[in-house]
Amino acid sequence: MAEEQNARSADPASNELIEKARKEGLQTVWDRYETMKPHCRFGKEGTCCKLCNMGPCRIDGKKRLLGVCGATAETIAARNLARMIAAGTAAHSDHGRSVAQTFILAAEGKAPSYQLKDTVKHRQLAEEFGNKVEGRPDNEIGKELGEKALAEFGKQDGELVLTKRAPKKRQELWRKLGIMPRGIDREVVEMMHRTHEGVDCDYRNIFLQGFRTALADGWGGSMLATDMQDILFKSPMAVRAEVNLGVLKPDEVNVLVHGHEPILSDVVVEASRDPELLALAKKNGAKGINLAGICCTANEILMRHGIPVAGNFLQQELAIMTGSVELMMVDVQCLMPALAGITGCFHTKLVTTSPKCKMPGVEHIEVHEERALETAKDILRMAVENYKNREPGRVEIPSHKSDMVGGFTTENVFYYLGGKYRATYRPLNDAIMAGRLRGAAGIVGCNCPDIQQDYGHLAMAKELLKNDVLVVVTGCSATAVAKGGLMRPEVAFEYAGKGLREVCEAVGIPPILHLGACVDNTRILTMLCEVVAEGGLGEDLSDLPVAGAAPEWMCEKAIAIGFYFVGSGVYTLFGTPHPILGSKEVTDYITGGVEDLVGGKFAFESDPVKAARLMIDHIDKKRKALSLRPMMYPSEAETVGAAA
Ligand code: SF4
Ligand code: MSK
Repeated sequence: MAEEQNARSADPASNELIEKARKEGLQTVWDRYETMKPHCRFGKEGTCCKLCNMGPCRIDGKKRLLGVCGATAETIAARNLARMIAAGTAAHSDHGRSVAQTFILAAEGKAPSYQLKDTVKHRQLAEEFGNKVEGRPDNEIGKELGEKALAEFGKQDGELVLTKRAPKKRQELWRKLGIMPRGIDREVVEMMHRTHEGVDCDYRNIFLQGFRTALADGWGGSMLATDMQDILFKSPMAVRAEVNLGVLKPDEVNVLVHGHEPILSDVVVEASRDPELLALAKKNGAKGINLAGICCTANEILMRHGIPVAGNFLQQELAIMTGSVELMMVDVQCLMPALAGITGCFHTKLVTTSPKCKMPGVEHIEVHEERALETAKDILRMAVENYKNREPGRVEIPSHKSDMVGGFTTENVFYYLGGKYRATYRPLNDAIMAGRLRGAAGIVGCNCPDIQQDYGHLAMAKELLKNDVLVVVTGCSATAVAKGGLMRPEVAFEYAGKGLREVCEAVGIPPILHLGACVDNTRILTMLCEVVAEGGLGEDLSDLPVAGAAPEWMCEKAIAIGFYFVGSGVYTLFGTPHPILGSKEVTDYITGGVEDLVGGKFAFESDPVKAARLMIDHIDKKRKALSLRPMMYPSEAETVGAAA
């Protein structure tokens, strides 16, 4: 993996295509990013307000200027960030809502392409919602569960059902602080109301609702999305696959799915194996249909079917530039509007499939659950028929691809750790308590052109592994780490410290666990709950020697995720600061004072190795607070420190 300082990406496949783009005069996200520089300081630091027609107001926090209405830099920065939380929560949770709606249709037998496949998880979730399962048929349980899950979005009072999964102490804290989420939509709406012109101007109070909104995402909309998708599409199991643009095939019809919701992409997997379509592909001169994905919809079908991942967020345009993609179908989120332009420069057909996302001039084929398989086949037929339009002279598929193992979940890690007969997190807790394993860290989130693509994820993961920290990954971070070869267990073992290596070899898990898409960050929450429940590492999530990071974050969803982790008590590091630096009070608050309130806090550090060290320091602080044994195999830094 190339990590040359001046390259735009740490991934040689990306760099090859960036060079192709340069030669052919094609614009990429990196080119457009350069044209935006220098970034507006007020926007970057969060002190530009355009909430009302008396503005926009740009505040210089140092000079203590006020907006026309008298709003301070603190109020403005907090309102802006809080609105990002609301938008991120809305996106994840609307995804969850769609899954709940499909779930109901499946239970009613109105959507023949979908079944409630994971009956064990189905019954467990139904019981968590207080439903009777004994002696009842699956479809009846499913309809009741689907309706109750859907009601979580519109609920006005009470508490979201899945918050009960959090340790008791955490639940009590949320109640005490008044941030226990009530209804998912309600929290988003209240966040938008409170940040309307002339409402909440106390930044601490704004962030309380910010936490409640984000918790409604993590312990509500996103958690429901994960669990109901597992039931609908089957829970993942460890699976081998390939990753990076080299998975595109020169002699097959290449079809890319891109976005987040697996409602269509999961059905497309089935359609891509349809004998009639395969015969048509052959008739058109192709050897077959090659399905691959970008971003999180890719992670969804990787986790459940082993479908290859072609790339992460910053590779969406590059994939088209290979000249080998017959069709890209997109659903929602992380889709660059630039796709319409770049597909127009090649033979690639672009198809939007969600009523929530259309692009000017782009063909729209809406997916309805009732005839999802037919729609999937129609779209694939378009791809197959487009194969003849491929221009062989323009095809340039990088050879780079990597093997990987993905498909881990809270439930299956339970079994891997405990073996077939005794499912338990005990070996993990024991390893941490004995000082073999320092702790665990989640690396999640996007790519952003403000840092060399994938470098943040890779450098951070390597530093953590070296220091005996078990790493879990999701989203584009997982793809970055897999492309860098770190999801080949044998390679990951090379980077792992001695203690981590011993633990992983003994219990049969790799040192980096791919937990899925962005909504599946909730698997990290439920894993942490299992660790607390197993005992010996404190009573709350904030007691655990763990940390989280988004070294290359880009979108509002990342902000919502960050807030639900901090609100759950987790130290969470972002590679570049949130847009709040224009207010010292707000910055100090979310990177400091807030820890006294919720037990977690944010940190900002752009150097991923230094960032990993900060995470390790935090993990060590928690180990000390728990009076755990010193590390069995101290790291180099610790040995040097001890000698001095
Ligand atoms: Fe300016 Fe206040 Fe209006 Fe914001 S709400 S644009 S600070 S006047
Ligand atoms: S896809 S949200 S760029 S991780 Fe989930 Fe990647 Fe970030 Fe989109």
